[in-house]
Amino acid sequence: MVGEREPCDDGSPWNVSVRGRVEHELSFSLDELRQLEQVERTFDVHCVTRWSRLAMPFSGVLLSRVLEMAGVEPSAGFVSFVARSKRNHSTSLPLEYLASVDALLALTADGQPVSREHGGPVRMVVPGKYFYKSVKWLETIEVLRADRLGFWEADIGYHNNADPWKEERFIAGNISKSEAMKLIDGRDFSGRDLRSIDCSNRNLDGLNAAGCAVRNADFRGASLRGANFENANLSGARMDDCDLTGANFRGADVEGTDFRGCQLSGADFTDASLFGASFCVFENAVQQPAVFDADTKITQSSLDALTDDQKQFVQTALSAARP
Ligand SMILES: Nc1nc2c(c(=O)[nH]1)N[C@H]1C(S)=C(S)[C@@H](COP(=O)(O)O)O[C@H]1N2
Ligand SMILES: [Mo]
Repeated sequence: MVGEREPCDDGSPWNVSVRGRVEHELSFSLDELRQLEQVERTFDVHCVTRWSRLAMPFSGVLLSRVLEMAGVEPSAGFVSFVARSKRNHSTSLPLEYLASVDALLALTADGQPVSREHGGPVRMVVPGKYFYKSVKWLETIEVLRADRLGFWEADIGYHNNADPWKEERFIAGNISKSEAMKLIDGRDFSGRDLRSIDCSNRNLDGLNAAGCAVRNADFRGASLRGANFENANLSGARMDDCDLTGANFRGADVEGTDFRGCQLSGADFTDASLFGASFCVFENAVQQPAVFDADTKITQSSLDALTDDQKQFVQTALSAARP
């Protein structure tokens, strides 16, 4: 996919800075980057538009080296790479993934300095992901606690996980780029089959997903105030940390859905199928409960489908919320 053609050039010297959740904020000039250990790696490049370029040699500084120098704070979970370009083009990845590969701040490609067109003087190259996860004209490495969607992911509907082996191109399988954008802009998923859709961290307030098949969808961190999931199939969906204030789950299949950390004030689960759903999870010794208020509605038959500990948590939380 063709994106920006050039960086913003105001004539000032090029620096790459590391900031956010780090112990020491750092800034490197190009010379300083060249003085760090240069490593060579050969990666297969996969573009989302189905071209691939196999065995492409790159050299530069390991991202892990730069992050180690800055000292990543324990609260950090993601890295956003920001370009020096007109739209401050960015993309993000989980630290856990970045730690599992040799991502490079690349200064050369194919034995030559990275050309301006291809992201020079310095670009990211992250193996194992579609190439939209490799930002050109790298200016800032921002270490974040929670994820922040980048340009292709937020505005164009590209998949946030971007695994080429799973063909994670757009937010859902078998949809095109224009359909992805239409779904995001129109907030209307009603009646569609969008299983495994990736809606993590999006603002989808007022979404209409009535009767929608969104099995195994990823809505983590999304804002879904007033969303309509009436009679939708949400089994196995991830909903951790969503704002579901006033959301409608009447008659929905939410079997196995994880609602930890969700705001559920005024949410309506009348006749929803809650078998295997969870509303409170312990992870790393931290309790991550969903929040209810006096207007949250859950019918008895729905409650009875929960495991004993989940049922007890919900009943206690509901009665504490009611005056
Ligand atoms: N700053 C910036 N980086 C970017 C883009 C962009 O538009 N702006 N496009 C991305 C996409 S979609 C791809 S496929 C690759 C293309 O890299 P190439 O021009 O070296 O082939 O860069 C990625 N990095
Ligand atoms: Mo692309």
